[in-house]
Parts: sequence; C-alpha cells; structure tokens
Amino acid sequence: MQRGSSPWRHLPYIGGLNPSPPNLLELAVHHLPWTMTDRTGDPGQDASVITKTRPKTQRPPMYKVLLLNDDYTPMEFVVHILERFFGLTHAQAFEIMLTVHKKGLAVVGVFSFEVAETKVAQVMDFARRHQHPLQCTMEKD
Ligand code: TYC
Repeated sequence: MQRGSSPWRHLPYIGGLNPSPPNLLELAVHHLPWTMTDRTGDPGQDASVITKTRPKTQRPPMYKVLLLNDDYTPMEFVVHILERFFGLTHAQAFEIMLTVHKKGLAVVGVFSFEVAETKVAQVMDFARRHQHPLQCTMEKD
C-alpha cells in the first residue's frame, strides 16, 4: 500500500508492522562497568574474557603531629593539651608527655592534612595564650 493513501499516513512510519524488539543484552552491556576482550586474536575462536575495569584511586597523604620538648612548659600543661586536643586518656597523655620530655619529641597522632593543621594551630594558640614556649609541628607520614 502506498504511504500517501494509507489510513495510518498521519502516524510516524516505523518500518514495518512488527518493529524489532530492543536488543536487551546490548542495552545492558552498555551500562556495565566491564569490557569484553578476545585474547585469542582469532576471530573464529572467541575466548572473550570479562575484565573488570577498576579506576585507580589514591589515598590522601597523612601527616604526623609532633610535640617538641622544652625546658619551661610545665608537665601538667602538656598532659592537659594532649587530653584536650587529642582525646587521650590521662595515662596515655602522661606517657606521651614523658616520651617527649626524655627523647626530645614524640608523634602524638597521624591525621589528614587539614586535621593535622588544625591540631597544630590549636596547640600553638593554647600554649601561646598561656605564655608557654611549647612547640607543635607536623610532617608528612
Ligand atoms: N621538659 C618539660 C619540663 O621538664 C616538660 C615538657 C614535656 C615540655 C613535653 C614540653 O612537649 C613537652 N617541665
């Protein structure tokens, strides 16, 4: 039948009475995170392998926060700082304070850059406001 005289001529022509159904497999594969690779190199012998493609992620660098010894800051003040800004128990804080006192410095914790930077600023600010020469610094882990 000529399209021009068809009673359905106002409808869009879809190429036949039974349009082929969508290829569901192709649609699904298009949305999957893996690819098919034929590792035989022989088109007649398809040994396709499903290869997961995992995007490379990198962990953010971490930073050690160090406390330095000096001859003037009172021991109890250092213990207080360790409890207050690093969430340590009194026993943990006392132990780290003693390590700093004996060895010259100790790692108080390891944090992301932003957290380490904040802890250092909090300690330095608190020590300064109390007029103690306590030094706190950070370095890449
Ligand atoms: N050495 C100090 C004192 O004898 C105590 C102290 C410990 C100071 C740790 C600083 O980070 C420090 N009073």
